[in-house]
Amino acid sequence: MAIVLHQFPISHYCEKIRWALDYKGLDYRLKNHLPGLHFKKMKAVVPFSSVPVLEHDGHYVQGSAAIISYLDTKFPARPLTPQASEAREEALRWETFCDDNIGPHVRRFCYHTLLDHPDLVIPFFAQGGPFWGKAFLRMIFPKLQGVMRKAMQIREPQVSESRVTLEQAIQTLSQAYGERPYLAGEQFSRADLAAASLLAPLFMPPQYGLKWPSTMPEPLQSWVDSQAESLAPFQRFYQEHRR
Ligand SMILES: N[C@@H](CCC(=O)N[C@@H](CS)C(=O)NCC(=O)O)C(=O)O
Repeated sequence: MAIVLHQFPISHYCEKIRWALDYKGLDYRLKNHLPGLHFKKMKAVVPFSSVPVLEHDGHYVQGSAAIISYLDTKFPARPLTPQASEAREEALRWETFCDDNIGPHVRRFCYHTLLDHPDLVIPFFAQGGPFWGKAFLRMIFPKLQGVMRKAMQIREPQVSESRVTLEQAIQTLSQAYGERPYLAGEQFSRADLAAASLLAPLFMPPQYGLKWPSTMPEPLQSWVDSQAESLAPFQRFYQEHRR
């Protein structure tokens, strides 16, 4: 019955699943991977190298949306997927919206600043990993950051386009929350969880489990400050629904 979450502690898609598992009150173990060394290990068990990957009784599920669906099927108590078909469709639509319009853009926009600060980002990558993780990452960092910049297209004009996409997505969500307390149906669902967890690196909630700095380096922090009012509802979700 063992549940293992293969993850990066810094990853907001992994936070989506940490939150889902905690919300359901499930027992699980975290297996933290070092970026770069995860490729081979993940490709040995699932089609792609990305995390989160859930391991349950020798069965592997890859991708945050697929994992939440799997958890709701196997552990139906405290469902995150609404049962009524209309609300379910709506929740899945919002989750996809957040996975596509927030996830990759928060990541690109944040790493654009963070990769210039190896002293800050290396401890994020090494947290909860092997004792030699920090020294190893320091050694490979010049190569790792080049690979990350290339894979995530961390360059102009893509970084500015991501900022605009994010601002629009935050506005779309703010408008939706101005009209109702939850994105789909009458209660907290995977849609609200996706929105809050994928935006969380911007407001750094303690429940995320990462050792955050008191502020992000510039120019990232100034942009985050400019979004503070719109990010408040997501911080509230953390206070109310993330134990
Ligand atoms: N759509 C995927 C995205 C997962 C994803 O992008 N994971 C990143 C970390 S945030 C990753 O593992 N990157 C390394 C890789 O792809 O090898 C999901 O929802 O799980």
